[in-house]
Amino acid sequence: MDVLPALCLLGSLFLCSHAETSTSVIDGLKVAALQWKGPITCDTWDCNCTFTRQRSCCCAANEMYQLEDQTFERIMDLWENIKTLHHSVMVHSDSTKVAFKATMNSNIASAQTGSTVKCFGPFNINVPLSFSDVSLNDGMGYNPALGVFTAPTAGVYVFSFTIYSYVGEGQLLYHKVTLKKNGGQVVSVWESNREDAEDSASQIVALEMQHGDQVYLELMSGRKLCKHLEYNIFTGYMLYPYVEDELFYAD
Ligand SMILES: [Ca+2]
Repeated sequence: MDVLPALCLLGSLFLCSHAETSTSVIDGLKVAALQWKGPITCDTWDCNCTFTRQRSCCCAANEMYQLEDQTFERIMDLWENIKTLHHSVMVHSDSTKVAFKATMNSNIASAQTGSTVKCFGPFNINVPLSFSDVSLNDGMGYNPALGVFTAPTAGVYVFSFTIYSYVGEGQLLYHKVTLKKNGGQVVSVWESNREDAEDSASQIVALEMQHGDQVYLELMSGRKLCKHLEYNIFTGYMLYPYVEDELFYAD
């Protein structure tokens, strides 16, 4: 370090302090500075301030102003990043609120020949089941008119359903209901052995879903569900979404 800046620095440090300072030391520094014959190389230090306004800390004003500007810019940058992160978290939270619960309505059952109970079916083709009574539909992914759930966001979903049927005295169960994803069979419940008149069964499955994938329940052709159709329930919810990196690292 050059002599003069060193003297300036020492002098300023002493002068910026409110502590008792030896007058002789200050005077010595001033004398040494005034007697300096070499070139003044203050760099960024305000040498004029050092000599003319020694009773303040203005000697470091330029550096302080620069530091203040840099700190302000950095804080503003951090604030913008926090706002972007807050927006991303809100979008992410909303996209995970997907759940539905729907039940069948007994009014779709019709009278059966030779039976006292009403049934849905049988039909000569596979028929989607209508779960028209909706008590929960967060995210509006479930369409009660079609009985179809459409994934609003890619992720892993859990679906479950309970199938109930009572065919009446002297009759035997004969049904099969399949959960289908985009037309493909996933899991089923069925009564094919014609062993009893009343029963219920449930299935639960976790499925990877892409945006727009569809899930619904289908009654197999030639089979039927009878009485208390409101016992038949179809539910689903998002377990977790597939989060795209750009959601959190935008900008
Ligand atoms: Ca059974």
